[in-house]
Formats: sequence, structure tokens, C-alpha cells
Amino acid sequence: MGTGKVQEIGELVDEVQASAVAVDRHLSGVQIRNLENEWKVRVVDRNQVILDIFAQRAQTYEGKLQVELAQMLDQLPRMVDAWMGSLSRQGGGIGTRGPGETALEMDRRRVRERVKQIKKQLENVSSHRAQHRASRRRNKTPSFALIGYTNSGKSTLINRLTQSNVLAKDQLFATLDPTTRKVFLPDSPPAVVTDTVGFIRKLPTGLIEAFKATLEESGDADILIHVVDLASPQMTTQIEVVNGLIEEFGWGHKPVIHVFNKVDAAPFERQFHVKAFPRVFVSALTGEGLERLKRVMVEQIEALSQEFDLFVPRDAEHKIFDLGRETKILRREPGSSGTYLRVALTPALLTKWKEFLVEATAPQP
Ligand SMILES: Nc1nc2c(ncn2[C@@H]2O[C@H](COP(=O)(O)OP(=O)(O)OP(=O)(O)O)[C@@H](O)[C@H]2O)c(=O)[nH]1
Ligand SMILES: [Mg+2]
Repeated sequence: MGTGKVQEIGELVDEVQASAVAVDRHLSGVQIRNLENEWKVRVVDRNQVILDIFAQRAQTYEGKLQVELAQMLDQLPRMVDAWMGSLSRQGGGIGTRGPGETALEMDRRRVRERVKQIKKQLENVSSHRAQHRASRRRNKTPSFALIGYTNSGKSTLINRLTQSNVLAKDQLFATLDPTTRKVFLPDSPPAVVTDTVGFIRKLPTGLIEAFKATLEESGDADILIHVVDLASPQMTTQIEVVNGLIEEFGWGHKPVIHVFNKVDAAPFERQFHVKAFPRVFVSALTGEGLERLKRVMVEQIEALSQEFDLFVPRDAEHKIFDLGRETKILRREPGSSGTYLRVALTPALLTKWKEFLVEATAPQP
């Protein structure tokens, strides 16, 4: 920002009697101080606005800890900045030990210690959830994670899919804490769906680090459901942002179902401008397209699996009941000493049932 621009904005601040200026990019501590001196109002950068919103939304113990951690991580570099600033004001430079330095070093140490403390507390909280996840993995329940830009309708959709009551509201970051619910799918064993925090353009890195446990919840899912707000004028950018984060979080190898939500509010032609596959157009509000979405979810579960022949000896036949709950039995033939089955198995289920696998015999020449 050149001096001319700074002056121009300063005039605007006076004209509209602004009480604060929010700048849509990252500012260093020095930049913030200089701009505040010029404009005589509070100056915040993009990260601070996002962190403020998160701080207002945090309800649970974990959410509050995560937000505090993100704020601390955002603050640390600014403290270094302020420290360098105070040195240069004293006419010192690198290697000069000014009186302000020790105080700041103490502040920084305090912040670092608090960071360490919060991280430990967070580990305790999230280990509880990790146990739940581990038990789901043992039970081989297929899992879906709803991800997408903030306000795209993820919470409204999980409520529709699972008859739950997650807070859904027309505001940014209504959801901070992950929620996992069971979903019943047609002709398929039950699966689980997780709703988590939404994404935004230029997500502060401190937030990503602080919300690691929450994001892992989605990272653990077998299949991602990318919820897009079809009615948003920024739809294309929002899709790019979310796709970028999917790569950044290392989820690029996971299957994705693209859900274009809010069809009820979007101009019809919009549907011709989207390219992603597999995709479903829905309205979480009216319920339109939900049955189709459930079918695509089943298809995706089935795409994770392959067909295998099993032989279950008589004394183990009671296990077929369990098998039938975990996957679809495609064919069943009683033999003299047990039952022959043809089933679709995911890699995880294959490990569990491999003792009954019929070894494929090499075809005769
Ligand atoms: N018209 C219309 N509005 C919808 C639809 N789905 C959700 N909404 C509205 O969009 C707003 C945001 O919905 P949420 O479900 O809270 O969105 P979210 O993706 O969970 O948002 P965050 O948790 O803030 O990231 C709410 O006002 C919903 O009522 C839909 O299909 N059609
Ligand atoms: Mg939500």
C-alpha cells in the first residue's frame, strides 16, 4: 500500500466515521502499528477477523482450546515484530539489548508455554474421539466426511441425512466441533457421516494447526462428500479453495462425491457449468435429490470393495449373520460341509474375513 492509498483510506475512515479497518491480507505487527498511527482507528488483518469469528462461535471446551491455540500461534510472529520495532525505535539494532527486550522475551516464553499446555490438553480431549474412530474401524463401518466452504450447507445436509439436530445457521463457521452420526442407506449396511468446520479462502495457518484433531476426523473417512453452494456467486473460487485444501491435507487419494447444494435457490443454468464427477444436485432445505445422494453413497461404498468367493465351514456358519450385517451377500450356496458365498468386500473387510477366502485356482491350460 503506497502513501497515496494510505491517505485515501484515511480520508474514507473520517468520512464514514469508521471504528476499525479490516485489511484482506496478512499484516505484520509493524504494519498494523503504522497503519493505526496513520488512521487513528483499530486495524485488523484477515486472520484476526477469522479468529475473532471463531472465538465467538467456540462453545465446547475443545473448541475454545483450539481457538486460543490459533490465536497464540497468530500472535507469536507479531510479538517478534513488535520487539524488533521497539529495538529500532531505541536506535539499536541486531545485537543491542534494550530494556524492552527482556520483558518481551518473557511474554514470548509465556505464550510458548501456554501453547505447549494447550496442545497437551487438546491431545487428551481428542484421544477420546480417536478411540471412537478406532472402534468404528474395527467394526468396519464405512465412513463419509462432509467437507466444503463455510456456509455451503454441510450441517443442514447432515441433519437431513441422519435426522439429527446439528446447529445450522446463515453465518460463517457456525460449526466448529465435529459431529458423527449414523446414516441408513438403501440396501446397504449402515454408515457414518461426520460434519466438521468449514473452509475459507486463505485459511490462517495457525487455525489449520490448531484444528488438527478436528480435521483428522474428516481425514479418517473412507469417502469425502464435498458440499458446494450452487447458489453462491463465488462458487467456482470456493470449489478451487476446497480442492486446494484437500490436496494440502493429503486427502487427494480419497474418493469424492460432489454435492451441489441449494438447487432450490440457484439459477437453473448453473447446473450446466459444473464439471466434477460423481455429482449430485440436492437441496438440503427441501430434501430434493437426497435419495439420489444416498444411492451414490452406496455406489461409492461398493466401489471401495471387490467381489470374493468365501467358504464358511458348518461349525462357523453362525458368523454368516455378522457378515451379512457388514456387507452385501451376493450369492449363497449350501454345500455338504458348509456354505459357499459370493460377497463384496472392502480392503478392511477382506482382512477380517480372509480365513474363509476360497483360493482362486489357476485356470487349466
Ligand atoms: N436455500 C437453501 N438454503 C440452504 C440449503 N442448505 C442450507 N441452506 C442455508 O445455508 C445456511 C448455511 O447452512 P449450514 O448448514 O449452517 O452451512 P455449513 O456448511 O454447515 O456452514 P458452517 O458450519 O458455517 O461452515 C443456512 O442458513 C441454511 O439454512 C439449501 O439447500 N437451500
Ligand atoms: Mg456447519
